[in-house]
Amino acid sequence: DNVHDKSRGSLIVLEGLDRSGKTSQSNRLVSYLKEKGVLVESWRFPDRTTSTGQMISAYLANESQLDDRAIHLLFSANRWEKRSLMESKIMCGTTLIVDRYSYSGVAFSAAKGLDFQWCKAPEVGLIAPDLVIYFDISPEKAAERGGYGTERYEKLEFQKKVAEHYSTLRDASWKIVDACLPMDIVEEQVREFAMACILTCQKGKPLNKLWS
Ligand code: 2DT
Repeated sequence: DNVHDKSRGSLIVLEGLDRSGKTSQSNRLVSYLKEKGVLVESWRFPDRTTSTGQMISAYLANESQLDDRAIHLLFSANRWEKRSLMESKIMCGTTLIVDRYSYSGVAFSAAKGLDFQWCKAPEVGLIAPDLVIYFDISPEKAAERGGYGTERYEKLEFQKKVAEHYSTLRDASWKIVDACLPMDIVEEQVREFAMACILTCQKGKPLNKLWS
């Protein structure tokens, strides 16, 4: 029907500490939505395929050193270079499920001691998510989950600081999922939040910008 021809997709962002399970849940959600006939794509930031993404990837693997502010701006640029593609996909009806976004950008850089407002500034004007789902887990519990990998930020003390900054960023619109519940329960909650959001956007909720 005509109403749905013009309806837009949603921008749904998944955030959480390393080992919170958000990547597995992202994959599960995308499969579920595809089964339901929703036009959907799985995205993640950093997008390591672009040239900024390759610089970021080398930095995370400790293969290069970069000034804290320089890497922060690269992460942001990595989102800006995708902004117009994201907008056109969403406006053409595709829902994007995005594993990490500006909130990771701010929480991880602020955890190094950079000024919080300075960290937010380059994100202003990017597309605001219609929904942020936060996978809540204590840094200690996350660390117990088979250990961290070898990337730069995968250390308990650092993750504790990231968790603090996530709580500063969190607002009443975020949906918080207890990431320690069984995977199937988490999956069910994520599905419900996502479906409700997709419906609201189809009905004409306007697309907003960060950070307003
Ligand atoms: P993955 O393991 O999910 O690929 O994350 N990060 C991420 C930042 O510091 N700033 C950002 O803007 C983003 C999106 C979080 C790679 C690591 O990069 C961190 C973990």
